[in-house]
Amino acid sequence: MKLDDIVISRAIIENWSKDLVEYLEVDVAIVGGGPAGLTAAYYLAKKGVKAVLYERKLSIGGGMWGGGMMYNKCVFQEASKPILDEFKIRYEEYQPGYFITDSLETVSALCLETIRAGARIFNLISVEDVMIREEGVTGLVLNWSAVDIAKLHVDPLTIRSKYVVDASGHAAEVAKIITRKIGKALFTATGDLMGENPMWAEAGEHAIVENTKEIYSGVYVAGMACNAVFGGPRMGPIFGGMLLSGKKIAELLLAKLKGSSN
Ligand code: 48H
Repeated sequence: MKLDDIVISRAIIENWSKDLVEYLEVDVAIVGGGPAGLTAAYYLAKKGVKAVLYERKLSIGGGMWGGGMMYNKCVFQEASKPILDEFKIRYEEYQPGYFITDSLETVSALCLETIRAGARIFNLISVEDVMIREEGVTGLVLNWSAVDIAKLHVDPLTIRSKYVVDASGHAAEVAKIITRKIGKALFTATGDLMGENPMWAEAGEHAIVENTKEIYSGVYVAGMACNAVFGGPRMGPIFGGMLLSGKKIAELLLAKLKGSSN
């Protein structure tokens, strides 16, 4: 059989468009495909939740690829070992309590298992706004990252979701959109972003999990964005907190979704 170039094009366009339409209304929409966002999407999808993740960049994985200062290794603490095992990520015990992985294997496994669990990941799409109703945030406003980079005046499209997760890393982009457009309305002491504090791995890793919670009606935060929103130290290239935070937000939302379906 001879290959037809037009069939190849039609296959891609029709199939991708079908996915986009299917995910116009979801249970959970996650902003950012770093370790926290991927882990959240995995644990939600594994339980049958309709979860979609939008990543601005071509590649999934956020700040994980480069390990620490481009030494492509990641460190994990004991508490995150069950999650590494769940994703079948191999590690070596460097010394008691410190587990080291290949960052490329780690990102690849997170991405592969998340997709296989049933989450849909759209890369090259940026979240530029939230959809709002009386009850709070009810969806996301999307545009091509290329439109943003080229500074083109192109109007976006919107999706509806029961819950939104801000897993956009240090930038905490959804939280910033809320404070810019709605005011100091976040569930923090000041209503504003409290800002990330200087490096302290031990305290930062605990704070990340502690700060993994709802930040505005309908919006939850996971990963590095937690410490940017609630104020907490950075922790450098130890990534266990990101996985634990992603898992915690999935568990919180699973409980919420279960409650609302009863
Ligand atoms: C679509 C977006 C948007 C948007 C951003 O930075 P990440 O890896 O975030 P986490 O929280 O999963 O992991 C943090 C970790 O990588 C890290 O930076 C650590 C541990 N730092 C410690 C330290 O001391 O520095 O991933 C976030 C992703 C990125 O891929 C962004 O491109 C993406 O979110 N993103 N995608 N729409 N508006 N904003």
